[in-house]
Amino acid sequence: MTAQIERDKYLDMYRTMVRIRGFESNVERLFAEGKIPGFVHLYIGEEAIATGVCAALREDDYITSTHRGHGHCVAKGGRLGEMFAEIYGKRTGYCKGKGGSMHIAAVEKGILGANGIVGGGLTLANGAAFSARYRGTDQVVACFFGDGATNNATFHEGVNLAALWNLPVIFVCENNQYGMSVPQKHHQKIVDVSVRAQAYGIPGVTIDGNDVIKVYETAMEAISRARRGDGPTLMECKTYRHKGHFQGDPDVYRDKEEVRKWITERDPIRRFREFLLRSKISSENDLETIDREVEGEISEAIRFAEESPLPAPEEALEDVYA
Ligand SMILES: Cc1ncc(C[n+]2csc(CCOP(=O)(O)OP(=O)(O)O)c2C)c(N)n1
Repeated sequence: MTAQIERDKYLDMYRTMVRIRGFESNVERLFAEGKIPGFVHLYIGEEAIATGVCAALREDDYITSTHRGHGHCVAKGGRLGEMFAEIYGKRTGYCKGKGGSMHIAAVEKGILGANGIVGGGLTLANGAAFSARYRGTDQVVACFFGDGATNNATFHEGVNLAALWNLPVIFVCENNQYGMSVPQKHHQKIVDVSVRAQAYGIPGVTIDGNDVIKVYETAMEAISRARRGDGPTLMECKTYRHKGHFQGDPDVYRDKEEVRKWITERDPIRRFREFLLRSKISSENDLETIDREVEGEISEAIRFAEESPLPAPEEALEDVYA
């Protein structure tokens, strides 16, 4: 990359991370104010993963997501207004307000849906990847899931089949070290989820998921492999969620010192900001301008959602299936 392309790419990634953090902090506030119905799982602390992976994807590539999906959706180019409207249950939302936080999908952006079913995205990713190959395109699919999901049958079935058929999928494990209230060492004997790749004959790699450049570079490699027909990679990104499992979780199962350390010493946005300043890629002024612009976008998106109408009662049975 030339220095200018690198600079633009890095600043785009910074903007995306700030967008995700801003989106999520506002969802947290609005939920506490009782304005948002349903269940909310926040992605704060894990922004480097969605950002780094999606920055390496093409616009026509696909992603599948999880119950903690806002960050993936923002990073893949989801419009904030339609996202807030969906979470508010408004008719202008991506799924006309009928999906809510856990089921935002925007197919025209390649966002195949957040998913309330843990591990549910793996087989969907295979389907999309198979379809791309069948149609003769070179699109790839990034499939996000947590450490807990890697104990589900869909993980093993999904990775096995993708490996066997050389499907163009990048399996991205966001290892935030807890499955709800259960620490990883209580639900798995292994330390690194990536060792499971060996069982399926594909490359597996574990990286620092709070280092956005590392995530981006690793994703670039896995994506080029997939695009040239060499099959999937299992990419494990070690990270930490700053908030409870869901909004309202009393979070009594995590050591307070552990939480404090991750937040103060390893915050992915602060780390990237410091890197950009230290390496003189950006000035404090440029970054503050981005911060301000994103704040403006978010206020506008919330205003759009709040002023949008709710779906009419007679629309209740449209667009839904079971
Ligand atoms: C198939 C299925 N089993 C159980 C649940 C209940 N559940 C919701 S979130 C969760 C934990 C998921 O942990 P992980 O995959 O590590 O993701 P994280 O929440 O840490 O991002 C569980 C068990 C579910 N939604 N779907």
